[in-house]
Amino acid sequence: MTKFQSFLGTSTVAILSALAVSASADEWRGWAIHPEDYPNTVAMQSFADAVATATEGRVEPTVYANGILGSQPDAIEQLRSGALDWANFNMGPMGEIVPATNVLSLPFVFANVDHMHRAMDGDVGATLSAALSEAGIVALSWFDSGSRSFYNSKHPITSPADMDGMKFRVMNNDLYVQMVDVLGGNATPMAYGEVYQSLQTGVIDGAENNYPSYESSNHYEVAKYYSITNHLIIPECLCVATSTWNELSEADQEIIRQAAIDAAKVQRELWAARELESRAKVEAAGVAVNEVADPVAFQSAMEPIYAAFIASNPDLEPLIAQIKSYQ
Ligand code: GTR
Repeated sequence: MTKFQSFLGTSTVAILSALAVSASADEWRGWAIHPEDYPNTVAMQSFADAVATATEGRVEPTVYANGILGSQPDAIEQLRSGALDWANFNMGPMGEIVPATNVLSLPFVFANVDHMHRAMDGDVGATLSAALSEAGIVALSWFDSGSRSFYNSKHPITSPADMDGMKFRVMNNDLYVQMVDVLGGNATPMAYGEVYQSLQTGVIDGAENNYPSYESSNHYEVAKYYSITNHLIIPECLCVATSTWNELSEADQEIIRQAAIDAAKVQRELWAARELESRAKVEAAGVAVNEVADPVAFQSAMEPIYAAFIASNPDLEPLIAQIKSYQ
């Protein structure tokens, strides 16, 4: 400590140096639900590194992985209130906050993942970005989340009748409760972090997810039947809080937008590889994977959900038609 510093006192020096740091670098707190080695988290880290370099340290994004900053519904609120600066969100639980994003949670709305990519990289993505920005969320790019299928601890599901009376965890969105209901099961909305223990203790019989999440969360250890229904294909965003975004210069916004687009490319490549790895890993661990006997039976069961959704959201019918036009 210099004489000048001892004159000021240690705590004053600490405060002054903290101010100096915040004047030169803006730390962006980032929320990630997955572990560090998951494609989304790796892509977020590549975004963080690219942004720190390209802005010469004016913006320094950090990634808090494993959902340690809370569940996704909590994190959405934190982002909107400015407690978080950026995040990778699945669009499923977003429907409760930004109703237009519910079109992505309609079961079987996308025929396959390529269809989802085309729509999200086109006008559908642009329309949803506009809706998100009205809610204080800037969606910079779209990540892949594959397609979701049901898994459980009881028996293979080959037709909706096999779901009769079984209890499934779903993400936080009423559409998923309806989805399980029309298939004959019971749905329980629950935070992702609580699913493993609930499967293990028999509070629920099953859940639904893509292979990478089924594997990385270890749900496969306690729910050994994975039945390929592919009922949901829900994209995810790399999102920044509007309040954080508005503090940037236009030049930095441009740099950061490009870094997010690059990160989505990284994520989609890693995703494709991880899907195969995860499937191989769970099968090697003894999981029984099965195709369903009649995929059309699952799809046609959803008709009342579409009818009710359109009846209560007539303004969203054109957006559903626009999604279909990308098929
Ligand atoms: C994963 C997704 C997460 C989270 C999770 C869940 O596939 O990447 O953001 O939504 O599913 O089921 O809660």
